[in-house]
Amino acid sequence: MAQFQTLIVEAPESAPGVTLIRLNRPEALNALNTALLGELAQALAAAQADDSVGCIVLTGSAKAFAAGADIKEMSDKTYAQMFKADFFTAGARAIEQCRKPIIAAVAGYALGGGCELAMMCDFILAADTAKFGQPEINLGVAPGIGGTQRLTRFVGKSKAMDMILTGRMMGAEEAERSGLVSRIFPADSLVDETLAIAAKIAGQSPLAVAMNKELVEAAYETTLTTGVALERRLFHSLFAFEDQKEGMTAFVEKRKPLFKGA
Ligand code: CO8
Repeated sequence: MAQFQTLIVEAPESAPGVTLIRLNRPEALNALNTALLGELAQALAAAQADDSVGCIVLTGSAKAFAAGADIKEMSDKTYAQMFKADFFTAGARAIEQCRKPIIAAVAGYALGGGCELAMMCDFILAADTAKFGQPEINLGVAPGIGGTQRLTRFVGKSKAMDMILTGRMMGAEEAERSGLVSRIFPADSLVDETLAIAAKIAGQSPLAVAMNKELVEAAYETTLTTGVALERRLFHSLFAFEDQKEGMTAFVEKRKPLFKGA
């Protein structure tokens, strides 16, 4: 595994086929800076290129998934510098372009860019200690890597306005109730539970996983008629893969399927 300054990347033995990426800037509650987002892009590209990886887990520490973009790095920037550097987009693009599922395992603070990073993942599992928020209003700015758009799609306009205009935090239970988070686990078992879920996904046909991911993503971008038509076409196309024959034959023969990604 490659060595990074701001991340710890592992292939846990307990979770075959899973890459675990831990944000690791404890001195700044995992605040997202240029170095971290560049390394995240590299780690995701490596996981994408590795056929033995079927699912990626992105997590932070017990205290913070990430407490936002790095305010100290940003505070003195000019408009021209922000525009020219296309600040922070490397990591965001790497997540958007990754065809393998990425699960965010969030404990502690997921604020500002941290909340936005979690929302860019395919789904969010939370510790009971998780706290989500878009507090940029308190800094005289606005979310800048998708918060106003994605939070509104997750939780609806009223709650998104409330969160973004007041900058308040939302606990794990409210986040689950609002559809931001899919499940909550006790903080000390969050990573293990997430790895078990990721390993289950990694054990499926990687072709079917990628197509399912693409289809759910399409639900955000298209009309219902177009999305359903796309689903039907991709469903048909799955019958071109050996994995479809294996999956259905294994069911009929009452055994576990062995998917080959072919
Ligand atoms: N950036 C830089 N450093 C941070 C950040 C941050 N976002 N958050 C925490 N830190 C640092 C603190 O400065 C402190 O460092 P030091 O010990 O050197 O003073 C260390 O982490 C520990 O933090 P605290 O002492 O503040 O810890 P507390 O437990 O008292 O408080 C909080 C925890 C409530 C999370 C608090 O740290 C906090 O409010 N942090 C800032 C949260 C925030 O405002 N986040 C939004 C940032 S803006 C953003 O994310 C915009 C994204 C869009 C960018 C798009 C660009 C195109």
